[in-house]
Amino acid sequence: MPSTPAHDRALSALDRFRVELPSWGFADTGTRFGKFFQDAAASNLEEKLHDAGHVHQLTAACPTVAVHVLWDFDDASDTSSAEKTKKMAADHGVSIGSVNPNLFQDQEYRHGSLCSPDASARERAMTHCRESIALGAAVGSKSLAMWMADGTNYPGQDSIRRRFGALKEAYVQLASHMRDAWPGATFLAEYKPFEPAFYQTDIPDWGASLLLCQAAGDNAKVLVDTGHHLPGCNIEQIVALLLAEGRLGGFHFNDRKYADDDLTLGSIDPYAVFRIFHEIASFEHDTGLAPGGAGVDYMIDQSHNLKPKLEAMVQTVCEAQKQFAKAQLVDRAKLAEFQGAGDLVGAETVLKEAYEADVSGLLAEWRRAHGAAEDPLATLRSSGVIEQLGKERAAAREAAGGQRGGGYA
Ligand code: PSV
Ligand code: MN
Ligand code: MN
Repeated sequence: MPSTPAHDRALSALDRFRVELPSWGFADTGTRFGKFFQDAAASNLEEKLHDAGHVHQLTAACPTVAVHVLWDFDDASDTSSAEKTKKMAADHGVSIGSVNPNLFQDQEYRHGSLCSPDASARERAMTHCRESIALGAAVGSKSLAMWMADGTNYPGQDSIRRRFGALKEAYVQLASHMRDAWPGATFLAEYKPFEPAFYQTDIPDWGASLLLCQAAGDNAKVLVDTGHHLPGCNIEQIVALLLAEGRLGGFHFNDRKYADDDLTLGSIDPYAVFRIFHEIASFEHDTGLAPGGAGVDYMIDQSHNLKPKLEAMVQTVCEAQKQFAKAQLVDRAKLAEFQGAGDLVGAETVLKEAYEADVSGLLAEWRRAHGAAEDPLATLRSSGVIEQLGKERAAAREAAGGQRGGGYA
């Protein structure tokens, strides 16, 4: 691709585009029907950080790793190992990203956590969140990503208004506590329309998340998990409105066909990913911000049951960069002209031209300049790294008596 202003803009925008990797994306996982194990799957935080470090080495775009408190730390109340964790991450060339409290595994959460009718379950959840906040501050993270499995399965099971009231009170307290205990960090409020609760979830959609954030304060922002929408939902419109309200905190990237499938980003609808990035780039352009100025966190939330985990992550990062770069190529002056003139076909063509542009040369150029592999996925696949890790980790498991762990519980 020749060097044009659009090309150069896309290159420099990529400098600020970072994709956070999920620690849980490197571990064995499955469905409620079972797990298929992989020899190369990571079994502990050190191995997850190692694998994330390898993805960062290949892509130069993933310097942080999200952690899930109970899956990655033996004792949430113990911050004494924070320095060790930070060093472990640094040794693998990464640092700790968003901290995800776990409010769904404990038996006491049978009827919910922060929304439970049981005061002792609510208190337990608050304590866990406060501990997660202390942990996040201690490991040098910049955000707390709140997702709860709270909800009900049967009409009449509980009062929807009481539950939301309890939740609002909890979020107000936690976000306020964070402003003191973890200054500068963001309280991210995720939503999900169903699963594991199937009648109602306590934060079903972005509207409910936004209400909670508006009550909780300026450090609270909405987290959009791309898989957490009902079929046909216009996600880019949600993104546009949250940006306009100053409440878009970040994304959990994945794709969906039917439900919360955690499929590879863009594997079903890559144009939707482009349209999301277009809304962000358009907001930044119209408000005079540099690319990345909207301060949106991009995180992957995918747990692959069948794909090799490292390959799935590299594939996702490359797909995210591809759609992001294309969105930077949109000719915004031309688009505004067509929009002003009511020229629908002209306006849509501007988007399509950017979406259909071949950005492989541009991405290779960026990767060469940043010490990444020119084709990260091909390099990974031909490197033998996954096979080697598989051999080493299988042998280590064998020696330890065949124990597996470190993934979804
Ligand atoms: C729930 O489906 C969710 O999207 C939340 O973000 C959890 O933290 C994550 O998945 C676990 O994979
Ligand atoms: Mn998520
Ligand atoms: Mn999910």
